[in-house]
Amino acid sequence: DDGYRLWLKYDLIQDAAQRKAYLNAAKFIAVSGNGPVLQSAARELQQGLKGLLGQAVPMASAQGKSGGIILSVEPTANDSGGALGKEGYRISTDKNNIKITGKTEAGVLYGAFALLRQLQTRQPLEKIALASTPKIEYRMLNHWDNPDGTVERGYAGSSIWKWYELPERVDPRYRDYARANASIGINGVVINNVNASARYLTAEYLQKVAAVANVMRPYGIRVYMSVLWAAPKTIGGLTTSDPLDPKVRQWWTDRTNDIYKAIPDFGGFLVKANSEGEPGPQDYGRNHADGANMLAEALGSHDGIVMWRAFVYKANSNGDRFKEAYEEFKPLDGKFAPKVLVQVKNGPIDFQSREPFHPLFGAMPKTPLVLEVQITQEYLGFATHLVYEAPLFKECLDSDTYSKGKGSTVAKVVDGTVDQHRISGIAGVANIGSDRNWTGHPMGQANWYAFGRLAWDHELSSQAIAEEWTRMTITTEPKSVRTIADLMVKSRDIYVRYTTPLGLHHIMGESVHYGPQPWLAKAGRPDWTAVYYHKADAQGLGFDRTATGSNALSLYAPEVQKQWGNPQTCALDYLLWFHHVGWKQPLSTGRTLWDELCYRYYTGTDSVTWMQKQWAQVKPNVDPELFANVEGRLQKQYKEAVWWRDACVLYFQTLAQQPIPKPFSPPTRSLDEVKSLVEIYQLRK
Ligand code: BDP
Repeated sequence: DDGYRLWLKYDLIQDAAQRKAYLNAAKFIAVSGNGPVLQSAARELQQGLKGLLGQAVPMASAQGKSGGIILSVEPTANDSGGALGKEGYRISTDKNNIKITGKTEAGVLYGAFALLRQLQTRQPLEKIALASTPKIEYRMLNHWDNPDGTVERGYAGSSIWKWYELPERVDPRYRDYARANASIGINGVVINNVNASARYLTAEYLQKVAAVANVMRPYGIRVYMSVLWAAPKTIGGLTTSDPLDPKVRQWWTDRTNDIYKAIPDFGGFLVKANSEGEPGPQDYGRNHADGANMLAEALGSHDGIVMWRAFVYKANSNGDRFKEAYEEFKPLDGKFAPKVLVQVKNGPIDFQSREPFHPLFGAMPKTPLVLEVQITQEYLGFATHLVYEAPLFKECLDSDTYSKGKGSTVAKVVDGTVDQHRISGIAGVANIGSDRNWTGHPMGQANWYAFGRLAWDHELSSQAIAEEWTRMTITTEPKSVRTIADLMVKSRDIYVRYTTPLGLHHIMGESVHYGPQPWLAKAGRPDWTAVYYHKADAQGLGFDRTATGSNALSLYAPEVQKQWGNPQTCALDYLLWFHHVGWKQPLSTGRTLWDELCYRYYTGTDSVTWMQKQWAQVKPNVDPELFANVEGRLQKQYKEAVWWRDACVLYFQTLAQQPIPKPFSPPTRSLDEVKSLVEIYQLRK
């Protein structure tokens, strides 16, 4: 199994009795209506059932028949007060037929995938009654793909978009990509990198993007673009990109109209401006709202949105990077046009293995906020380490901002219920590339899957999603499912332990963001170093973000400040995010900070051995190619856990001046040896 089919494998169900029971309920497929999305639903059911049941299920009219599956759009159906929404589905049993209904074709498509999931996970179909509605409206993948085919922070080959071939050749892979996304409810894709090229706005490229959009449309997916702020200058022949300049405004309006001519259901724009060297409205003395509102105006009456990113930090700032996005955006709350959503990363720094939730959540009640998470494992060991991310996503979603009292979780801020927003969104930076199995690490597929499932319903548990994915993708044998799901659910914590325990952050290799480099003291800017974040000295370790330090903690609600403000009671997972703690300070575990640090680095590394053992157990129930692939990566992961552990304990030891506590043995190599290893990963030429 080369992994190409993802979780849509549709392999024959081996249990003959079960197959027979399913066949009895799937004697035919009837579709009322012939819209393109409905057709996709019917086609998927045919393909899926044929594979799972081993025989083709005919398309037929339902007239006078029973024992089949009926797909129909029922825009006016009574759905208990509109709860089904425009994309929800209902699966019910009606006169011995299974009925899949939705208010739109997209709803029916999601219902068809949900029905297939029932078979894929071997659930009974008798008297089936399911209804589900997405909690968030815009469920997006963000591709950081460049026009030259490279992918920023992509570890699974090159871009899946073949811009040089388009629009004449349309890679069949685009359709499989659309199927996979639709199966988990993703309804929007930003096709290009936030560090954007203006190319996509040219007439030449619009034709290409339109060809991609044509493949996405029958799967209920809309295409969006990241735009380069400076485009009016670089490709428009204007002398400025000032958002208040009438010529600039006209230029964007004209380009937007061109886009909608080519792509009538175009979704809108994603913008990274005045961040990490990207141009933006501040270049002209304007602010983010001026920029975003200009694009909203360009969208005019078209059904599109602007997602304006809050990932900003000033050049040459000597404050705490933690606070910068908040300081720039909080004052703009209420100043954005209705079509604008502000897109905020889960944490205040940058997709670290664990971050406190971003303080902007709960702080901008007048602005719909899109939660941006990173599916690609930039800071999580690329496609080498097995890190199941649902627990990371959930940790942020479940965090309580207390903005409107207890229970104002990030999830509820984002889904619009806390501040009663009409629109809501969530975005995942894709981990997909041209590798045959899409994600490089075969288990990386689960992160794509989990993102989609949580975007649809943030109340699902990490465990349930892991089990579901495993059943659909790897094996349905119950014991193996439990073993694999358990391994997955624990993997992120294990990664945190051997890389950045106790709230350490941003101590990875410079610019590549791979491997450890806690000694990094000089870089392009101070907040790209490691020492800026860990602040290790002879006394202790950690960034004081309380009132005696940067006071970033004050950006949160009082209840949150209370939870993290006291080093004695702060959860150890967040300790060094907020406190500078003495090396010999005893912690709640009974160990000193130094001993606890070592304990976590060592036991975290040992846990990778545990992961290997767990994986070895499932061998008889896993496809050999897949088994070997994961096995090899786990071996590498162990080696690199040791690398992280050795680098970090040896470096911090130079400051802590403490022995490695028993029963652990000191690393067998020197700090210089580990440093030179890291340098190899930094070599460019
Ligand atoms: C950082 C990446 C950088 C991205 C940036 C962003 O290192 O490549 O451009 O995020 O989100 O994590 O804009």
